[in-house]
Amino acid sequence: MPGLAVIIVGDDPASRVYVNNKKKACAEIGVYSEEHALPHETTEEELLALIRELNGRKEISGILCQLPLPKHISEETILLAIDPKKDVDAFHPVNVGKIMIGDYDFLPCTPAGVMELIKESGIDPKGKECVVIGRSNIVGKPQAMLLLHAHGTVTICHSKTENLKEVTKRADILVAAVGKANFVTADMVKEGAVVIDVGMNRNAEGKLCGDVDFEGVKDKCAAITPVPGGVGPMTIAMLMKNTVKAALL
Ligand code: L34
Repeated sequence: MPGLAVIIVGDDPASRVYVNNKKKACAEIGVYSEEHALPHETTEEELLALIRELNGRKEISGILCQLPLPKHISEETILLAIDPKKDVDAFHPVNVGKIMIGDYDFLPCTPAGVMELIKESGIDPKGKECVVIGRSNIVGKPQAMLLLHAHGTVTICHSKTENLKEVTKRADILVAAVGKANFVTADMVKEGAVVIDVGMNRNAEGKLCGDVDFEGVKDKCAAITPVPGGVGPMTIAMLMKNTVKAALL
């Protein structure tokens, strides 16, 4: 039986929702899960001790430490401590490196979920202009790598990119992972493009929304993902896939 340990430190309300969704998915598919909810004041040493304990437990096949962590804890140190064979987020440098060379056990959940959405919609990135906005280690960088593996022609844009609109307008497949509500507007999107919205923001009214102005863009593109109900649930589905895979390693 696959088993997932989810660690959450502090009381970030968004993280709480995501972690609950992960536990719910485990229950739905019959995967054992346990939550380790630690107070904000937890020290790095205490968190490391928990990870070492989980690394050693046979019934735990996957370990996930929900990010962001409180500022006094080094994310890098924590991610390095997770046994790469239990690293169902694929954030450990060993797994990141394996993805780079194309020989991996796990793919990072959000970028893998995006690829699954693209594939299941009958879209093939091969030879296409793929533009990723955002260069984080969690989404932007690995997303670009996965699109490259799928034979896309890939461009990564970021906050220093000059003439951003000219670059995004070339995209056949546009992935927005910026973290700003309504960042991608219709004038930035090519007619008939595929638009994937990885953003998870709250707008002025406190409503959950992505990075894309959905209403403005939807009539212009061939396909678009909504927020909520788009990439988020796919992230969780890919986590389930990785957890089952980890149990078989
Ligand atoms: N370690 N930290 C680690 N692994 C991850 O894979 C994540 N991520 C991101 C934040 N920190 C992490 C997630 O789990 C983002 N993320 C995530 C997961 C699920 C959802 C959103 C983000 C999700 O379920 N979204 C729902 C709506 C949720 C709501 O109502 O607020 C949706 O339909 O998009």
